[in-house]
Amino acid sequence: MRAFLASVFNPLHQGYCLSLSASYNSKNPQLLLPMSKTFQRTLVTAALPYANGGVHIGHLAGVYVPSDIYVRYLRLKGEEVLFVCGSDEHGVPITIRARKEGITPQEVCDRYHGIISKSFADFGISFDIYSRTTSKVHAETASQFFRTLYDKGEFVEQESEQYYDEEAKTFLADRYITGECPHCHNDKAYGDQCEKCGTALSPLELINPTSAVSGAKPVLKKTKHWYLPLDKHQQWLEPWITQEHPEWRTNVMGQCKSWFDMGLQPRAVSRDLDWGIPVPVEGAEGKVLYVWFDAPIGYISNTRELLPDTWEKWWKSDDTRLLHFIGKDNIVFHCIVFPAMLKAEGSYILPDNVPSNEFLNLEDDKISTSRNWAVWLDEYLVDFPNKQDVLRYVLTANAPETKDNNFTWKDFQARNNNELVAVYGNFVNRALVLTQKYYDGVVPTPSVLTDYDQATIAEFQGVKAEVERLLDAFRFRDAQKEAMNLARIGNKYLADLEPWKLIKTESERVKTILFLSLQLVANLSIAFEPFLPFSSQKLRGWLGLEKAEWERLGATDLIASGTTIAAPELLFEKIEDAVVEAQVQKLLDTKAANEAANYQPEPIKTAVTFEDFEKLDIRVGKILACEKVKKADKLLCFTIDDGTPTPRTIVSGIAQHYQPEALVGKEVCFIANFPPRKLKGIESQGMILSAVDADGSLVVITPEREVRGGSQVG
Ligand code: B3M
Ligand code: ZN
Repeated sequence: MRAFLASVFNPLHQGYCLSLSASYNSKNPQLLLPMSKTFQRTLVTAALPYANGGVHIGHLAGVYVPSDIYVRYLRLKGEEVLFVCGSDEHGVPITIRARKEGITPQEVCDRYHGIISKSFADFGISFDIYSRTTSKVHAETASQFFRTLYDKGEFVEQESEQYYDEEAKTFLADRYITGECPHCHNDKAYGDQCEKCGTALSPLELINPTSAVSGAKPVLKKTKHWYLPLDKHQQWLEPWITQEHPEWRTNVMGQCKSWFDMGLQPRAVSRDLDWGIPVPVEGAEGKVLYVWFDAPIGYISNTRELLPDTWEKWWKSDDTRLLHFIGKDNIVFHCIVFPAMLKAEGSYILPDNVPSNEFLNLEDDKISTSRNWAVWLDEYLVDFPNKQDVLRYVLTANAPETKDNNFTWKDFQARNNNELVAVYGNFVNRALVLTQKYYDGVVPTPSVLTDYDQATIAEFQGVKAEVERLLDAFRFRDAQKEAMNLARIGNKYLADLEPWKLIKTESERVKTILFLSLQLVANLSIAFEPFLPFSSQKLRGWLGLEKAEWERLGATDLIASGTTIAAPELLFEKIEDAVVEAQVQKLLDTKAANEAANYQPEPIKTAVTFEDFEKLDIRVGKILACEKVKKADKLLCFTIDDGTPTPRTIVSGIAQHYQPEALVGKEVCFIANFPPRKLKGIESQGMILSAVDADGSLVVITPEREVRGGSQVG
């Protein structure tokens, strides 16, 4: 209850919350504005991925790279920080996959938990704990949490009618019911959604519902569930978010406001399912906690598993700052449902911010696990070994922070070649190569600094504050850009001063130039540490720097004169066209395979008689000329030799499928006895026959060998 009172009833609290993001600085309390809240530690959670698939670039860009950058940054600053995550192992999708593969849900989880944990470790996502919601601690924590709310009377119990499979003796989750969509009449719609027309459905709307478990016709049966009365919580949730947290991202605020405008409704927190955490109440046999009730509690259980004695300080002290990093489809659960649960429980803090990203698309198409439209991290590492940082860089440079963004392999290549290689790598390489060449790899001793040197130093010393300002505001793409500026400053410094020309005439000056350049290289290894941890570590290894000291970012004495540095290697490598073209081809193959798998021929039309057919006069004709019809995107105008002295004109809607020149000389089939009709002012005397391919493209029908113009088809 403490958090509830503090945030809602204490007017002072509202005052300091407003100034919170601008003034947050736990190390320098003197910088805090009046009434500002001082946090001692930060607890960062990253959304728990479902253990029914691997990790792809959308996950990484949306949640795990930004959260990891942030946590690495706080750790570098010496803050007290904890980074928790784990696999989300309950819920219907996991049971569906298990059933499909003929294995148990636990086996599904074990497999994907392994794959997911490995991907995160491979990409340097530096969780303090990555656990799972099938752990014992989690079952206890979630169960206790439910029980507390139940005992406090925080739930509403309600009966409703739900589909039940009498053969399989089980209630059916929405996804387990298929039937005809009332909107588009797709007969494979699910009880929660029709994937053909995209409409959200409730199982009761399906025409001819069928159980996906047994194939039986399900019956409606009464069942009891526990509901969290979000309608009652709206009265504190709404001002808490809209007034106390105006600094939350616009996309997050927008979604919350639209939920509030619609009016929050009670939400069931239990399900009739045999996979999950049993509802810890008598008479609740066969019921489990709804996955979205237990999953966020996973953040708590994982903290508890890691720190059995001190976990409470992370969850129950007002001086802990709680941050949830998530994707936009999880906003309502983290901004509304979970806070309502925490408040109802009474002893927990509420999130201070929920920096949610929008979605990342892949080559202009929505990333989809079921359509395999994704770049999977394990596959990426096979094709691009040791290039984790390249992907981290590109995903941050293109992060969907304010709007959906698009990942393309061309952009991946361009950012690698034009930024990592040409800017960052190039500067590092020039500094190291010249040091090797002129001084056998020993850091030279500088002499007098010129005004130009001083100005360059001043410029790169400004980078630290700017990176910090941007990271504090969760603006990761801009922060990374700012770090990259250090390398740009370095390149300009070398290009302007041209030490390779001065070495003959002003060798003392060159020592200063390379000394400062090497200091800049060392600075880069610190500035990029949160973003590109692998390259930073490599770079520090070459320079003989033990660790990244954030507070020394901007310093000009990071490596001492006389230090021997390693022989130069390339920090980043160019990616050739053929390599990204192969990736694009892989995606095109996926698309083709999907289309082939989903192809369903149109249903056969109502029967006709031979006499009906005979009425149609179908002929073969040779295309003599073909051109685009002006002011019509779709139309081509054909001149066709139909065996008569005057060629026939036909206008056909296939302009989007053919270049007109490509058709000239071909023979096509056409209906010759349609009444003429005017299209864009041209009289069309018939209709050219074409087939519709699986992807919707039109292909004209031509005879197998050339025949006389005007030959009849029948
Ligand atoms: N597993 C949904 C998702 O992966 C869900 C997140 C849970 S966070 C508590 O998008
Ligand atoms: Zn539909």
